[in-house]
Amino acid sequence: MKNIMAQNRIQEIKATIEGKLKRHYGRTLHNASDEEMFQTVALSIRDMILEQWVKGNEEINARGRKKLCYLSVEFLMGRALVNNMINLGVLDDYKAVLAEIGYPFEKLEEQENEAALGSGGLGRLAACFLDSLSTLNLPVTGYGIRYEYGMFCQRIVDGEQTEVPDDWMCKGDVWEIERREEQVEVRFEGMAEELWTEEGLTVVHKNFQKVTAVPYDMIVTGYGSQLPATLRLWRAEYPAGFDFHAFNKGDFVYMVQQKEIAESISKVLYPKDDHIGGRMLRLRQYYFLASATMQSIVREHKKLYGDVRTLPEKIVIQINDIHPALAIPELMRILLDDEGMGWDEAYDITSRVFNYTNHTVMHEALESWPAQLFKSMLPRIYAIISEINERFQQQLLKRFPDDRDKISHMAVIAYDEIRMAHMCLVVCAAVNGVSQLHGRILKTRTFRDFYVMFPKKFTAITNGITPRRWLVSANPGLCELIAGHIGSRFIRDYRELERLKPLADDRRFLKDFALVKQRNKQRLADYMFKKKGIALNVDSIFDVQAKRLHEYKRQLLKVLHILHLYNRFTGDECFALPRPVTFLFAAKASPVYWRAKDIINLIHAVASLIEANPRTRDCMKVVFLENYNVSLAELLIPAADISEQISTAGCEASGTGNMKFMLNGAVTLGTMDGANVEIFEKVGQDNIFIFGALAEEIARMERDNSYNPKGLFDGNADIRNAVSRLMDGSLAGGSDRFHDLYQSLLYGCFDRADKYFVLHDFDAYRAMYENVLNAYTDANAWMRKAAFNTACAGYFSVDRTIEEYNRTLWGLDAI
Ligand code: 26V
Repeated sequence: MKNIMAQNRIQEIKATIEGKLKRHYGRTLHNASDEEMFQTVALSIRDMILEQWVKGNEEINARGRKKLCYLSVEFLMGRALVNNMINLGVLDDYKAVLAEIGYPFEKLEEQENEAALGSGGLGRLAACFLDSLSTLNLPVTGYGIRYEYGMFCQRIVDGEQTEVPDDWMCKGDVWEIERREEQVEVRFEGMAEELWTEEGLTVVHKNFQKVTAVPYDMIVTGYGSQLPATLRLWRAEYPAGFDFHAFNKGDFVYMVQQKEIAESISKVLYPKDDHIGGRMLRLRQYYFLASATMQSIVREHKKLYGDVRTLPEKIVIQINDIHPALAIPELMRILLDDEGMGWDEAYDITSRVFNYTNHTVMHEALESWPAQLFKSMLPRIYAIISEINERFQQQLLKRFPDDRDKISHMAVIAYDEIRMAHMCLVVCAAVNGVSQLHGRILKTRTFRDFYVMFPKKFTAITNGITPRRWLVSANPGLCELIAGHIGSRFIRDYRELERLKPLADDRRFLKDFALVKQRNKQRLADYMFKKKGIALNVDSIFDVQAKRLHEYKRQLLKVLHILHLYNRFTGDECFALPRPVTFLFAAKASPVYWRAKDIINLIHAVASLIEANPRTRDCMKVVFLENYNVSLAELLIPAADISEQISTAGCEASGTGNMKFMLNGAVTLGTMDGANVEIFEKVGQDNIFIFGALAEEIARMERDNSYNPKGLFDGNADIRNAVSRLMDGSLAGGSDRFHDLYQSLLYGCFDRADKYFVLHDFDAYRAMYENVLNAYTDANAWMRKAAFNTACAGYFSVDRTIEEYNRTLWGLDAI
């Protein structure tokens, strides 16, 4: 009976695909191109999703349910096709259909360009949130920018990173729906004129430049969900028909220039960039997102409920880091200028709808804007922020009448800078960190004064990841093994994974677990060989560090340790590793972050050094995987034995890669930083390798300036010999190539020497690495650790994260 039903479904899908191929392309199953095949299959999936989406949203609106608006400049979605099939429960059916047709399924997968509208953890977290909100049937719309070019593609040329534009929409995007009728107008420049009329003060924004924001809705599925999430992405356009006058006067070139300026807003995702021209455009992007989104939210609310005053009952807005923070003064503007409210009422509403999540304590990332530049681009918004600042300073003056320093320290505008984070701290109802340690650092250091002032606003909610993409989709082998023992409820219910714990003592289970890992290593090796011609030894340990390249993440620590091992091989005839090791790196560096790019080059130079030496090349190999993105992560993470999470304690807000590795049965080698702390608490010290200075120790050394890396270099031969390799001519590129890195470690360049305490933690890392290698020699004991990590990973499901957000901040009801 079951079989007959499956057969019927399969024939139905086949007929749908055949029909669509004919109608859309005039093709049959036999002569369709790969591209046409992909589009057609995707469209058939899209139909199913839209069906649910229409129904789900009708219900939300009919019942007048409160909705979450998640504002973020990044949504790192990755590919959608297979994920959607899994979520709809039709993956096996589609696989059967394609098998029947004789079309390889992988080919279909490969056709899809991934939506890389983000550069790292912050954007990927947003994508995991949408997955979970939909899975839990909670109403949400994500709001972002529809970048024509996403995160750049990384190409390595002679060991150096180069960037190639990511033209991800070149073939159009099947998942999006243009909503031109819901476009809004965003206003830049001009001046804000205050007018006293009979009704009091009104402000008129004059002589502005218009940009049209056109929304494109992407429907995001959840697992077995009744309510797909909406991701609304804004595209910037030059207003149709606008300036036709100039055109008529013959000012054709001017018009084309204006069009270019307007449309450049949604052209490209910024990797971190400090160029002033770039910063102007970035601020434009921020306001574009904020204004289009808030206008759209208010408009929809009024359409549904008639009265803007009920906004806080129906809407809660989460600001994903400070980038979308201009949504705050933009809502004030709409309430004051368009809705005619008084300041107090507008402020009351605004301060009840917004929450702010902080994602980093790195000082450079806490953006502030030059006041003059800001004022000329956004005069009305500037006036509103000034007023917020004025009123806040009055409050401060009452509280700290004699402390001028504190007042200017906490102000929203001071020293001709607008501090976006301070505005969020003052106005938002809640502020949260993304791990327990990070939450504590926000309260005790980064925002200490604000914590004293508003203690109730602060919370910490530890990040999570979606097990749908990071286990079910990325690691079908492990998923099947788990389901064979505890059933498949764990996909929706994160608590279920715990039930694996007793199996970590079951030798048969561990054998199967090891077999899955081995196959995943082989899968990666096959891919690397086919795509790059690189051969990986699948019997070696796969030691992986995959994340954005940044000094605080300390890829350099791992490289120096590899150099140390190399030195031991060359210095001692008898030295051997208990098992061969493959050191895998994957990372993109921001295009203007020269030191990060040097580290990428260094990794390649060290790889060549090892490869050239017959003593080392069979037992060590360094591999840099080009163009790290979501799809590559899905291949790489399930193949890892060791997960390197070695940031300087106190620097990594949470990390989410650490959770993905853990879930896939890799054992963490890490510092007590970010969510590593919680991973340590969950798995216990026997199942993780922790080393290095604690956040408090780092903070103390920074405070009392007691850290002396040159002293370590002079006093420790291992450190000296490893670091000296940067300068002694043994690396490709010559003895000058890594001079800056060497200098930065020992003396500092315009900055403290070894700012991220690489040399400080070197010896602890070296010692712990010996433990790791020894532990690996006992295969059964190692697999026990690996399986125990998977069993403990339930806590790091994003569903737990979303439940916490919902309980403490949002108060949404599921349909
Ligand atoms: C970081 C930095 C570091 C210093 C230089 C300037 C700069 C600019 C941007 C950023 C990214 C900040 C936002 C971000 O991606 N944070 C990441 O958010 C993840 C999700 O909460 C979290 O797991 C990562 O630890 C955190 O780095």
